[in-house]
Amino acid sequence: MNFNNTPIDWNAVSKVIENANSLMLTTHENPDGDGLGAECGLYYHLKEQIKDVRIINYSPLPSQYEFLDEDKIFECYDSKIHDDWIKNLDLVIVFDVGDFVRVRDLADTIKRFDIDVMNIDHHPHPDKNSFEYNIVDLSAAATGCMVYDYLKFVRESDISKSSLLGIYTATMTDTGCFRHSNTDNKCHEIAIDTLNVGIETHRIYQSIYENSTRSRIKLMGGFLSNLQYELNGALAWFSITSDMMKTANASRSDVDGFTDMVRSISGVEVALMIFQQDNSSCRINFRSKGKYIVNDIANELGGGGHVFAAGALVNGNLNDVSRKVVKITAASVQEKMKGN
Ligand SMILES: [Mn+2]
Repeated sequence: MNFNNTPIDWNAVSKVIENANSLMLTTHENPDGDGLGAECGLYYHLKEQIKDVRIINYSPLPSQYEFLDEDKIFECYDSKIHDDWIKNLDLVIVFDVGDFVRVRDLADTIKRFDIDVMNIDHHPHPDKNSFEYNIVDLSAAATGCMVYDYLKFVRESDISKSSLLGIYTATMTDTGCFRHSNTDNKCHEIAIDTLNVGIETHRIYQSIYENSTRSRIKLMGGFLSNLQYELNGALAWFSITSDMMKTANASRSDVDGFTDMVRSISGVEVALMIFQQDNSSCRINFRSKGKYIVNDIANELGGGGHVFAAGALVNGNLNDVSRKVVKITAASVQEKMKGN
């Protein structure tokens, strides 16, 4: 059974979820506000249903999202602690994952114990995928918006304040604070519902975006003074090296949002980040203002994502990867400029 369809049959989805008594919620490594917020949104609903439910992620909770964790609901996967519980689960729900390998070790554990997996996501997945239930809505601004749809469908009472805190966080972060082209009426409806239950939304904003570490600011100073422009400034790119990370004493989450920042430059249509992971691979991040799609370039490099926000992991050393990726990206954007 697979529900890889748009619009989604929430009735069929609800039957699967209602039938499960024990459920694990999870999201991709290095989780963002959408994955975490979606988990939180559904978690409190399932708790009300007296389900045996836990949120277990591969990565620890980033500090700027600690406001979601007042009840200590986020656990970091440890096979010694969790496998005994996981092996008897009825259902795993994975949010916002894009690619199942991005739950890392948890994917192996889930497969080993042969647990049914429901994928709830707004990233594209091939029709032939490894999920028992594939719930994908490419038009959803955030996975959290899909959780909102589900709770609206399934609940008799209003969505709880605890759930809305997560759903709002998911929506706010995946729309760049209601600025990106994916922002739609539903995002604002979620904002209204959130304000109506008395959540101070500006505090969510402050926790996430006005909490920069000094390492992040130091890193920013480094890469901003060394931006590279191609195609008369339509393409801007930069790299973050392991040395820069080390000098700034930065962690991975300090890099979040850098590509969006570069896209904000006047005349730049596509921004590209090359983030050195080690000596043999780099993470590539694309952001487009909306004139030129970029997930085709990410696909070509073995990655994927949304039309205007995509990424890939490319093997090779920094110099080789940079040369290759900039060349492919510039060629692709130039081709699209001709067609415009
Ligand atoms: Mn998302």
